[in-house]
Amino acid sequence: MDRKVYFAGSIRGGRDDAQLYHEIIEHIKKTDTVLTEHVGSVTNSVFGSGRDYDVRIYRQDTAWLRECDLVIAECTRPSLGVGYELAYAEQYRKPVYIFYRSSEAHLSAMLAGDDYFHIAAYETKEELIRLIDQILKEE
Ligand code: 6IA
Repeated sequence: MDRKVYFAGSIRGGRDDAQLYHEIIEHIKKTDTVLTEHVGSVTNSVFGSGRDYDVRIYRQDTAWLRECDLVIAECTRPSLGVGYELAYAEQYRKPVYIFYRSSEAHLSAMLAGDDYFHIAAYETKEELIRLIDQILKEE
């Protein structure tokens, strides 16, 4: 209860699943804190301007990754940023849970082949919520 969850999902990699991220984040927030609510934003522009903007994002997100209790990532839509975050979280020995829809995505071998990660395939939002609830009960 009230753990700090780092939710990772594609931003510049493509926003097709933004509404799903939003709903999952709202669900997690019923029991825990989500550090990365903006990942589920359905209004903000994903392209800021300039390097300073990106430096601020990088510094804030890596600080949150060091601070969080666990990472939950939705990886159906490939994202360079999410891949980077997962490797970063592993380096800091944070528990990492990866979810993806196997009917739509072939998970990168760099995730699927890494024994450190907890990986689960799902198909429906309801199934994903059940899987996340299980983790939040156990962690
Ligand atoms: O390469 P990508 O952009 O798809 O990487 C997505 C991941 O990087 C997410 O899990 C985020 O944690 C992080 N990230 C990428 N862009 C941003 C960002 N931009 N703000 C915070 N974290 C980011 C601002 C736009 C946003 C308000 C929609």
